[in-house]
Amino acid sequence: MTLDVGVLGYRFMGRAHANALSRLEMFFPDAPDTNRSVLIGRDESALEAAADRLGFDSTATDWEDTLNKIDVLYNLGPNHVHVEPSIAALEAGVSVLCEKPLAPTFSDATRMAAAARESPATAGIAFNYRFVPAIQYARNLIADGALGTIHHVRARYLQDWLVDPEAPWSWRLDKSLAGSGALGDLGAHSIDLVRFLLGDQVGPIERLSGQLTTFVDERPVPDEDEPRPVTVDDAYSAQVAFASGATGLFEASRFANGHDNDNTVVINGSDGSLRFSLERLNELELLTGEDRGYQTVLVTDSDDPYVEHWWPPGHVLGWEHTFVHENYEFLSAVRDDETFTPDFQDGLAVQRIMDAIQRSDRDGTWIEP
Ligand code: SOE
Repeated sequence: MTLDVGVLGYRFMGRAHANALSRLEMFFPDAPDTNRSVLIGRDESALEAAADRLGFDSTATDWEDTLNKIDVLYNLGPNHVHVEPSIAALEAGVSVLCEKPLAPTFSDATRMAAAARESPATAGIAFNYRFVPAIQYARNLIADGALGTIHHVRARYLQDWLVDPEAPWSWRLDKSLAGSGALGDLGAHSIDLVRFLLGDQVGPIERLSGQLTTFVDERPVPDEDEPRPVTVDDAYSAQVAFASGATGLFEASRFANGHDNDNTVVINGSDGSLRFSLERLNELELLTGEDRGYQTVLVTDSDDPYVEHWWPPGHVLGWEHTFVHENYEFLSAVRDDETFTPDFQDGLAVQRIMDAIQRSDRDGTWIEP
């Protein structure tokens, strides 16, 4: 069985997923056969060039026309484009892998999650950092009780591409297109990672207090005379209380000078601690048992998650491999008609927390999400 894949979006995420699709046959021989069938976008000439480079059979400028020709839709467009194409695809029985955050708003995300529940097709959300070998190793350690009772979690995702006030406007800075800024783009990853690593240990977030900040209110648009307003947050922070009694701090920014892509999680438990940072994604810093301080573990042994598919120990992996692992799991679930996580219900759970953080900031109060 060959799965015909349609991919909506051909820029950053389009390239990341097309690369992943092309690697599967070489490194994951038991992955389903796929056909990069159609690349979907609006700008015809840019689309043709991208389809050529990324190895697609055809192009389409209208996503609706593709649904009867594909088995799987990768929805990698800007956040506001996640909603209708994903719902229509699921209604047509086409499986969907949708980029994060699930939608610009909680109400759109609720509609998408309902469509996923009612469809026989598979609906996944692309929280790719779940597929870092060191993250899965950490999750297994925590599940085995290596850290004991969890007291603290700190999750931050820092970038700095907006610190220059002349950096250009983009759809990511518009509330109607993106829904939120650093919160949805980066915070969604942190919230999902904490759910993935600790969900069973700490339970749901019961209360939170959030704050959103915009430092620069308008930005220049290339080839336009007038600047456009920035209507999303440049940074957010939130303090949260989990059902178990554990406490958490979340933060993301696009103004964190010197931090290119610093996605960090720190967890402290009664019997140990761990630290992970994406900028050193092969490593986990661990303190367990009688250790005097943190030990750095290189998570590249052949029995570490996914590593046997790649290189011998110590021959490190990178960011792009997370997409290969994610594509492998998602497409295998589609072929075998099995469940895939993270799914649209996970996307909705993250969106619920993001929505509560926005409401808390607006109302100046603690919120029970
Ligand atoms: C841009 O801020 C971005 O590409 C995010 O959209 C991704 O989700 C993140 O993984 C890297 O940064």
